[in-house]
Amino acid sequence: MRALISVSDKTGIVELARTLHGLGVSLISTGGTAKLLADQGLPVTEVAEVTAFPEMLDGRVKTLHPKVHGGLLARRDVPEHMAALKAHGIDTIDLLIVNLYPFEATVAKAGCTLADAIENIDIGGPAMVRSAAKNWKDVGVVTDASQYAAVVAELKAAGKLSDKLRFELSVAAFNRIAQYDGAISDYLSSVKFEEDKLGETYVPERALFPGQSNGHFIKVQDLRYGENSHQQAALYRDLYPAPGSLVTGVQLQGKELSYNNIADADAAWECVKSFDAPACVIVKHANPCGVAVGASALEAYSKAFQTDPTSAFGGIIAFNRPVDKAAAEAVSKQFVEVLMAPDFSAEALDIFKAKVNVRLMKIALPTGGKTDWEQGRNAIESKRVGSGLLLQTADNHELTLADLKVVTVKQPTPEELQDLMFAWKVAKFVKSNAIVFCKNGMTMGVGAGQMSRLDSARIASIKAEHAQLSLQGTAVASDAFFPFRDGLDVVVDAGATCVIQPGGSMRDQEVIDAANERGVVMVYSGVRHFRH
Ligand code: 93A
Repeated sequence: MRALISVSDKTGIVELARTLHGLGVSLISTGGTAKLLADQGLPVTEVAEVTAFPEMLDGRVKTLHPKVHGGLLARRDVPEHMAALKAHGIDTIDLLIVNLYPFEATVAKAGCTLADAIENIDIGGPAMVRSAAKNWKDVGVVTDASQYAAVVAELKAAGKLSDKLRFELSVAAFNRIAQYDGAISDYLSSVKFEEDKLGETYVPERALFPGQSNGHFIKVQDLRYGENSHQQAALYRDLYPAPGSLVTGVQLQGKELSYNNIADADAAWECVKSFDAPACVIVKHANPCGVAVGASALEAYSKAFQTDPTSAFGGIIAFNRPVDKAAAEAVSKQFVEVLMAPDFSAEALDIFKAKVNVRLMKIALPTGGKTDWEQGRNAIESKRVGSGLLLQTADNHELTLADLKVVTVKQPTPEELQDLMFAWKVAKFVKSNAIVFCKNGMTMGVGAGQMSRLDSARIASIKAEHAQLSLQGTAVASDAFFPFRDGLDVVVDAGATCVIQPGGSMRDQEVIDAANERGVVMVYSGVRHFRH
């Protein structure tokens, strides 16, 4: 049996080669790999010797030769193939071990030049991998170090690889090539072409939809399970994640994040990022159960917690300011699953050290530029439906004071306007139908995810009652219009004195009349924030 080894990432390759040699496999290899193996005392033949052709063009042409591809592609069960090999002095290659030039890692580095990127496009490696993978019936193709153990195990047990393993390796090989080509096309598609700048040191601007991967994702990790324990799951990230997005975070301590943790953490992080003042968001089951702004992280947390202390138990908590000692002490009194912040003080880290299960995530805030990407947001959202895929531009609408239209006789006070804007911001992150009561920069009652807007309104006030909060004088946001006056009556009965909603119902006038009759303020946002 003959193996060709050509790897950029040389981790574990000496041990593998030694084992193969011990099993009687003869080794051929390319320049750098051959040198490493020879230095370790292993008998290895250089590909250049096999092809009787030197590696040339700075290594661009090393294995692109019929002596290599003939040996990989010949069907052992077709006599004409074997005769052709014989006629041309070609030996079969039965095992191919390749990992490719590190294109993905190269372009992920800051300041990567176009020349660096281009030089790291592997040509000969993928060509060999394709040849071997096509001829899987006769050739085993190893494209990842995680496969070494299975290959060694079968060779040791049976002296050859099973059909099943060769087939699986072939599938994995084509997957790897597709991913690799995807990374190249994604990178090149994002490059802004500037004729006079294309020299060796040109660091291209990622002009086309940076962060909005052209459908190319990189696996971050397998997850223990999905939403439920019988579901399999994994986390993937965009090739170029937006700065300040969840996947750019680093976990400082705690158990591995679960599927639900990640989904909830994203909801909390997206919401907290949308505030300029120090803010805290507590999420349970994808909905905020407490959101507040305050003078400090501690104050924001204390207010957010008050909204719904019962639901906050086991919550996912996000801050948009570093967590200091005071905030850490307060948070550590409750059961928390995940805690996210742009930073943690040394004292805060000490406080959580004792709570080994708390998952601490440090995530930088976005750079705050103009594009969605610079603001750490996705430009496109997707959702699977029966054998289909729904795509939409993300709901990145941000309301300004100038967008508001007061439709009632009564005008809002500056404080009411502030609370209305706050309530509207929160409502965007609450599942529909969403009703959110707020006052003084904190949520006072959140009604989420009901099939009827009336029920969401009722639930929000029941929750406020449970938390012993008074809804008198609150501002309330409704993520979509009130179709009838009854929804407005429920929130006003509960104590709201000002209301923000999109407007646009056939019965807008009925609802405006009701607001005037009840003596409350109503403003239109002009946009809807359904979130399903
Ligand atoms: O420059 S290449 O595209 N041309 C080739 O003919 C070729 N053959 C193997 N790159 C080529 N390779 C790659 O070289 C392999 O995929 C592997 O990543 C790397 C190993 O080179 P070395 O053994 O010299 O370190």
